[in-house]
Amino acid sequence: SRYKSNAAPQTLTTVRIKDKDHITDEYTNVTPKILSYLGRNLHLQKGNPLSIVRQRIVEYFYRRFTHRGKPTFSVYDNLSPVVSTKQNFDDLLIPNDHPSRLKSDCYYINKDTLLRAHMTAHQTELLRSGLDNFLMIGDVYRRDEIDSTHFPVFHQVDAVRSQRKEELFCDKPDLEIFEPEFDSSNPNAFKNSIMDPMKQSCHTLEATKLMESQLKNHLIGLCKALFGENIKHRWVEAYFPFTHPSWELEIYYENKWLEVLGCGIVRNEILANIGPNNSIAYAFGLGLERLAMAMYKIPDIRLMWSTDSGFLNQFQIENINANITYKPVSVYPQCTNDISFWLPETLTVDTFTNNDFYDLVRDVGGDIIEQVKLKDKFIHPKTKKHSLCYSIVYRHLERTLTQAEVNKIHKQIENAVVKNYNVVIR
Ligand code: FA5
Ligand code: MG
Repeated sequence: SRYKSNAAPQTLTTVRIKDKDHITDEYTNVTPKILSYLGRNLHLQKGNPLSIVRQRIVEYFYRRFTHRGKPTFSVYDNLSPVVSTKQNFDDLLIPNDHPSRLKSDCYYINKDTLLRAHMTAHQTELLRSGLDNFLMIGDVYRRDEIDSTHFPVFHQVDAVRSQRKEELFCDKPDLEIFEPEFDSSNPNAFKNSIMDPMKQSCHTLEATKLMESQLKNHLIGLCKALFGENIKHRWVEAYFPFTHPSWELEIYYENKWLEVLGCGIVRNEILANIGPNNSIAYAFGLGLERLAMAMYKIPDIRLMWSTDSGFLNQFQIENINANITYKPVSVYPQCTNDISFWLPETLTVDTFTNNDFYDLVRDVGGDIIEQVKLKDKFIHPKTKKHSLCYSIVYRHLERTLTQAEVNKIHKQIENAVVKNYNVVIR
């Protein structure tokens, strides 16, 4: 509501994105701050670490997959981030009640339109256009926690690789992709199930296992190309509504396992919904920021957005494979202020939406907000009033903040929280 104008109630309110007006409704939760990131295209900006990692990934796919001198994968790195809920969810078999659709997790423009939450949102339209091997690279938008590895806008590389029987089993022509009961010219006659943890019921185990091993080899090959032969990794079983089986790849970085990508065998329903199809496909989606941070030892995800020459100059290189270790220009101190408040009777410590609060804090505080941590939930034993306490960590990336400056912004945040939630500051 705070983003709607005070015009007469009959007036439709709109948000303008790239010269197009979108009608807002009760789903609208994009903020002016978030919209200001559209079009920055860090992944295409020369000298941005994300752009270097993008080029290295594309190069790996060119080198590894070339057929008769032609690259197998087409690359799409400039698709609009404004997508429909059909693209982002329905086409990918994401159920209507899936939590990833919640207003608290996505930036909606209105009920039917949102800023894509993953690059997989473009998978179906590209498959429908007849492509079978392609990379999709771009900015994605999610309402998430605030810390050094999470930012509401980040970048993903997504891929699909499909193969027909003749390619997959080129040296074993008697093997099949599909079980005998499955008829790929009439896929709806077969109820495909994902009950078996090893495979989809329409696929043969041989086809699934061969795709799995190719997928894993290609991704490990990619990690080695980016991090060197000695990178420590592990596969973790995962679930995505659009793939089965599914995995996540983690790499060992700074004494912790860091999730870098999700992947799996594309659910046959997705391919069959497009039209008769006799291939099997794998897909993956990885986060460019996580890779860039680990490759170049960049300690904070917000630095990717820096326009400071002290940062960007370190990545002005001729050879994309050059070894770079980020050197902090200097380290400015953090400043932590707590905010605690009594909730109105309409809210409890459990119904209060953290992500709404995080957005509000960031809208008022901007990029100097480094982290927001829930510190305490409290229910008064006598009055039964509910109270929350958050710590807000402030840090400017390029200069020292004074306590007075921080106090002023903290006060503005308090005022905004009071106004939006009707809370009482303690
Ligand atoms: C997905 O987005 C799936 N679409 C990936 C996929 C594609 C799976 C195709 C199967 C087939 P997930 O939400 O886990 O999955 O995000 C993928 C990657 O994006 C993560 O592994 C991580 O590297 C990165 N990522 C996720 N959230 C954030 C964030 N808030 N900040 C930075 N990077 C993030
Ligand atoms: Mg994940």
